[in-house]
Amino acid sequence: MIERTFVLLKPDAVQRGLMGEIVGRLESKGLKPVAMKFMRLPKELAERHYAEHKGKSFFPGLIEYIISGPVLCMVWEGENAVASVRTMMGKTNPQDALPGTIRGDLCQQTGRNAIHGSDSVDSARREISNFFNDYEITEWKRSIDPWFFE
Ligand code: DAT
Ligand code: MG
Repeated sequence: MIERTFVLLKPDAVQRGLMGEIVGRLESKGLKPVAMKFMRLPKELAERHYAEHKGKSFFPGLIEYIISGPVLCMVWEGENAVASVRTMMGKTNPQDALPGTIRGDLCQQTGRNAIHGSDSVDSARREISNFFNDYEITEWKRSIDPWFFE
């Protein structure tokens, strides 16, 4: 099933110069970018994005961190894209994330785990609409698609 998922590279990924590495992994997998935006999040948007965690002990620190510098907001499309990106990310705590995953290969701590990816198709729909207008999502045909999709 072709799906879309929302992916955000967090301030640590940007500061560490890991945008290319992570975008490269998603591209190599065959996922197709359909939207990208580099920005510093307004606090209100950060709080809306992480609304499910409101009230938890780590929430204030999470918000401060996510608005502390620019992030790369993206929408990626592909086969089973939501679960596929979650698998590529690895577990939330990089110490539990397997080698070969983004967090497992590149990160040390939960509070600096480089990447957000939607956890369900419903979350993806909600998150995409929080960050992008319809006209910012680009439908395009990729010439290599027949080498990924039969
Ligand atoms: P994920 O990012 O894997 O979807 P999540 O939705 O449970 O994980 O949490 C969102 C982010 O909040 C997570 O990437 C890092 C931060 N976070 C979660 N649990 C935390 C904890 N126990 N201590 C510190 N930060 C935490
Ligand atoms: Mg989550």
